[in-house]
Amino acid sequence: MILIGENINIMNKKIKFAMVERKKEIIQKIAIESKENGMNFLDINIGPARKDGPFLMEWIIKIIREVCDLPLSLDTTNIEAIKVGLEMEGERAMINSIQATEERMEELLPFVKKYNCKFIGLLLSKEGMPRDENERGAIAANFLAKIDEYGISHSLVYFDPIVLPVRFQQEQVVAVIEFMKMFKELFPDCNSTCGLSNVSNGALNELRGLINRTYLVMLWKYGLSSAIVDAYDKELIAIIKGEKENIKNLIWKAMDNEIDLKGLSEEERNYVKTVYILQGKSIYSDSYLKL
Ligand code: THG
Repeated sequence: MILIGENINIMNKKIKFAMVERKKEIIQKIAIESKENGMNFLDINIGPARKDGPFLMEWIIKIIREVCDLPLSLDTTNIEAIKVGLEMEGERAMINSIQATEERMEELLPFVKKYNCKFIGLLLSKEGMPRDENERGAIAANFLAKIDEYGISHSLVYFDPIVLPVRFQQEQVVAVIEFMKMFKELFPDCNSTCGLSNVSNGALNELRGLINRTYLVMLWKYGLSSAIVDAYDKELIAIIKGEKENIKNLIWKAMDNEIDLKGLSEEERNYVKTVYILQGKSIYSDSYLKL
């Protein structure tokens, strides 16, 4: 599993300050620590960056390259900023993301072809958010037809089914799992990814890590090939690196079997209860662990 660190992200106040005021040390520290913690990519989320996008992208890449050699995922809807990033990074860059609309695909796929770079194919069409796993499959199939028109290798695409918060959109959390169950059969040569922390947005802070980790391990069972994750969640990284086989095996078992909670430790019980929430078997509430 390829781990993409999410922490250089303009939605965070401190990072926004560092980007606006060009305080390079704050961003460099996160880049260094993300690599130390085991990230394989860094997501550079500068938001829509309407005015300053290309300059901001150029500055960030330059200061990250002073201290860190991880490949970058260029996370912005500003096409000019993406182009600057591609010019600097070439084929080791990843575009985050290309939306599944004619306009965006036709604008950006030529750059994928030119630089032979990876890209995230966001399963968001002109009709808006997909409503279930079948709409996700249809949008991805349409995207792939476009990719073939341009003669782009399927190995460069990372489809993102769009993860939504379990607190507000529990049925969409289930739909993404259902989509991943079909993925390998429908798109055998393509990769997959997701913005994992979206799933716990709006949930209690003390639940967020647990929800994120459980969901990642569930999607992993169906072959999820990468994810944008919190580079400071040491527990999550340990599970993915194979250092917590007991937790991984418990989550995978709980997905297919009724588990007797009585014989489990509190930590194990919490993971199993979270599986049931993310499968839609129990309804999410902030107090679900206590029930
Ligand atoms: N798909 C793709 N790219 C994406 C997303 C996606 N990029 C952005 C986002 N979604 C993934 N990145 C994050 C980064 C942070 C958080 C969620 C997703 C987050 N942060 C906490 C918050 O804002 O409350 C904590 C911030 C902090 O540390 O203070 O939730 O879906 N292709």
